[in-house]
Amino acid sequence: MRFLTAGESHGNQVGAIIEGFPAQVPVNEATLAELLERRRMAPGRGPRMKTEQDKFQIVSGVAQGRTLGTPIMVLVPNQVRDRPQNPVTVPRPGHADLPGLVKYELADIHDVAERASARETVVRTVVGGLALQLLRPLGIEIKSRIKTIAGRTEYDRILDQARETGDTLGGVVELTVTGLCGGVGTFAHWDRRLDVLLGGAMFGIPGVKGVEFGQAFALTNAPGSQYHDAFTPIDGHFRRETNNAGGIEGGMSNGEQIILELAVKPIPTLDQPLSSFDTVSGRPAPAPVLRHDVTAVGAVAPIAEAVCAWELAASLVKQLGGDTLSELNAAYQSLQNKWLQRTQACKS
Ligand code: EPS
Repeated sequence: MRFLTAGESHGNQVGAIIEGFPAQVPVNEATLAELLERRRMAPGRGPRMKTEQDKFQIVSGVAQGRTLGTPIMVLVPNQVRDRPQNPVTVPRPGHADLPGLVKYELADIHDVAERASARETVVRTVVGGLALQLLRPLGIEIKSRIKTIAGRTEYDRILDQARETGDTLGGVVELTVTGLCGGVGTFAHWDRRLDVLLGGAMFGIPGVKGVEFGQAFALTNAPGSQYHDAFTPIDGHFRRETNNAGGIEGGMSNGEQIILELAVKPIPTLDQPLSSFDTVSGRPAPAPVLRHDVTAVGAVAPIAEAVCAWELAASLVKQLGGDTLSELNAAYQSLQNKWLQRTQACKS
């Protein structure tokens, strides 16, 4: 399974082509639309999201509410197409502006920001939303929540304050996968480890600067005796009472919940701009003040669900095969049965 995305923040549309997605997966467009609404209307959004509709179109690969096994093309039209005409030559610290401008020999920072923009995540959310619909019949669910914004669990007031002062905020998103059986991913080669795939994909979400599996950072000072999750019989199978590993050991799912935390940086566009410099004159200059959201943390939560779903679905299809959902499901059930047999308590 693979996909590519294309499109700019203020172009006509953003889109994706998905290839290798199994056939006979029921597609519920209303459920997809709900996921997109959670992304669009997330806390901390700026003025643009009131105008955007995020109405996706599935152009190919789906008929009568089911995938066909053929390439799926998805388009999301942009309502806001007001790309500024005046070139910006002063880079925002924290943004893709400077390295993008230099490496592609561009004159206008908008040529970087248009594609570096988080707008692209709208179509990745549709793509991952389809993957969520492939995982659900297998009994795999993915949930996310905003854990903190600027260190607070109650964040409405600080979001309002930041909006008033023109500042931006970062925070932490928690992501949980339930129902994934053990043995997905592999220790056999580093680049097929499930934590490599999930972690890498999380870093592909704009603004994500850190990923923690389980208690990886929180327990760096703990000895192994307190860190590792001992096996104990629970309901007839050896399981764990703790989950410090976050559900992955040796690059494979271990049958417990997969738990990730994502550190999301504050948006780099500020109304009280940081010091920067003009790349044309070489003189100090304040960073440009442009329209912006207050935080990306809220939007990252549903995006991360979608991105995680894609990686899990792609790993399952690669590992277990299946041209159709029922073939994939049969292979998955057989992995699940193998897992249950080998972890069974008191077999004799
Ligand atoms: C973004 C800046 C804002 C956000 C945008 C991402 O857009 P604008 O500059 O047009 O006000 O609203 O997010 C989206 C459009 C989206 O769909 O998530 C940025 O600079 O990354």
